[in-house]
Amino acid sequence: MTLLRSILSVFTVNSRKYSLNLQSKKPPKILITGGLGQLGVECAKYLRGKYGRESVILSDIIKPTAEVFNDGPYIFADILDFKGLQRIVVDHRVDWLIHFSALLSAIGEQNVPLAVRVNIEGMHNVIELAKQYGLRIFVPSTIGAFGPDSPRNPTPNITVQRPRTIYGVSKVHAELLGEYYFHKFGLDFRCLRFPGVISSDPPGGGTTDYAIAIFHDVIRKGRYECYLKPDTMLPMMHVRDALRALSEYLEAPNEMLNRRVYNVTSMSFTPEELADRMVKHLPEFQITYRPDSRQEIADSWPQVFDDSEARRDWNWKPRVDLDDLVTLMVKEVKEKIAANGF
Ligand code: AKB
Repeated sequence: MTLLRSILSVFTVNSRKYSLNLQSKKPPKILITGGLGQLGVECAKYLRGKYGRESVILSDIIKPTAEVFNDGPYIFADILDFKGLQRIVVDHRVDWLIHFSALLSAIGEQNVPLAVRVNIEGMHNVIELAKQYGLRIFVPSTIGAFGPDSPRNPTPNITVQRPRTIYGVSKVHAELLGEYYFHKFGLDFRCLRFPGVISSDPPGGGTTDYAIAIFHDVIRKGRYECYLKPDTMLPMMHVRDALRALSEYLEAPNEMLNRRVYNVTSMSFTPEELADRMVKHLPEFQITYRPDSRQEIADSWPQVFDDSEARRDWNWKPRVDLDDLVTLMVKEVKEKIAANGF
């Protein structure tokens, strides 16, 4: 609990001096929406380790497993029910909102009306909520917020954004709405554009999820059929780096931030390169390629993500490279399969 122990911390970033008086700081009370999606459970674990078990409330409309329920506070929250959200913020004295609820790129294309409701109407609710109660609000964005007109290698923080998926459109909408609320109302809106985030949880309907599915299929069946071409390069990041980025960014003092929306990344690789690295750990497996509609989505996204502004402003630095990612995934997916059978 560094936040509680520190008294006065003075530090310098890019020759600017900042001081933080943390003496009287209590840990923030954090509400996570969409808690059973790709990042929620791991994020709650990470932040509970930092701020204490009771400080982080995980929420969703889905019934949790016993393991998730016993891990710490878990409640029902429907992001489309504004009054219900108000009640939660008041009853639990919430300070920070981490808004994960969203349909990802591939699944969003299969149900556009639902994606509009969850990704766009849901965003309207949480941003109003954050404004009304003075919350710090974090909303993830993505490489999917770019499109075929954007420069792909590298893709800078500020450039053309004309995505062709409803997921991407909803994320550009979230970025712009958040920036608008920041300038107009002083809302403490923070947003990171994540690359494909790789964790041992089963894939969740994204285009970058081949890089998760490949570990599950190869470990269970010894083979994987990839829905992207072997040379499709996309930016990626292990969940450890993603959660550290989120947490460091959420704690960065406002004076350090020149933007409300930052690109972050750890690496870029293709399916072929990933499979090559996996051979060291899993020598006998087959990979075949059968591109489907997700190829078109991947072809419109960044190949290499430029996160130099995050590195400059709040010291972002990835730690997990491709070899580490493969080692971690082989270990974690094996453990998950042994524990849960999936
Ligand atoms: C997806 O593929 O839809 C997500 C993302 C990159 O935002 N993983």
